[in-house]
Amino acid sequence: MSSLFKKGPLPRYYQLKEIMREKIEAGEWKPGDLIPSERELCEQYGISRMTARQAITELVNEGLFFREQGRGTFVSHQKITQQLIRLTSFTEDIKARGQQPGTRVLLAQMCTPDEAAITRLRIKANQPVFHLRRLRLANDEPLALESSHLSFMGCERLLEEDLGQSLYALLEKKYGLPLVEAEQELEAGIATTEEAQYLKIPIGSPVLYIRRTTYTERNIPVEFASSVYCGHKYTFYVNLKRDQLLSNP
Ligand code: 16G
Repeated sequence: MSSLFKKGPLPRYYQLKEIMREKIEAGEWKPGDLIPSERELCEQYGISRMTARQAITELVNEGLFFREQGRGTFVSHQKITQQLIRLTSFTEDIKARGQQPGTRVLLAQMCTPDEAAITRLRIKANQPVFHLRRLRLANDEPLALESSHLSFMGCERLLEEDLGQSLYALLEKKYGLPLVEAEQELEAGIATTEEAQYLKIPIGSPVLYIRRTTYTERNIPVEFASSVYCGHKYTFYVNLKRDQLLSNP
């Protein structure tokens, strides 16, 4: 057993977790680094494979590590924080983290709306909408798959746009549609085969499904987006304030 392991009540897997955590904090292991395999950790620390696996799995669950199928386990980049009270675009969130936003357009076409789009965009079933599906990246790493339905007068002109740029910036600057507010729902899920392939995560990994309806002035909905985010790369932040007590208890 390695001298790093102390005698005492702390289980070995927990001690290994703390050792690995310290390596990250000290900058010895950097974001994107491949960590040693279970076998290497077993040999180095004289522990069982189960102990090594448990320590790694817990740090994956905490978001400090992420696994890539067939490649190994890596140190995560700091999570992207999206404030839940400010309406921000993907581009703004990623730039705020000092990373480079990227986009791969997977689909851009006019289509008939599905039930969800009809309800959220408050349109008729026969009104064509613009459907945009994009893979969103930060420093070339996939983070989210976004599927947006857009409805506004002249939305078919989006077909001619470079949709690799910020959609919000395009809508606001070129189409004169200030994006004033949005409603957003978050739901936990696990990655399907297709989502896992695009996001480069194992099938069944934790993901966050997010649905957002974005409104322009006078409460008119322009976008209904339904997206899937890598669970281990995103943190949503809300600042909560307790109601002031109106009367004395
Ligand atoms: C966010 C929004 C998405 C919007 C995008 C615009 C969610 C689920 N998604 O990612 O609705 O299309 O920002 O980002 O909140 P962009 O301006 O960088 O294209």
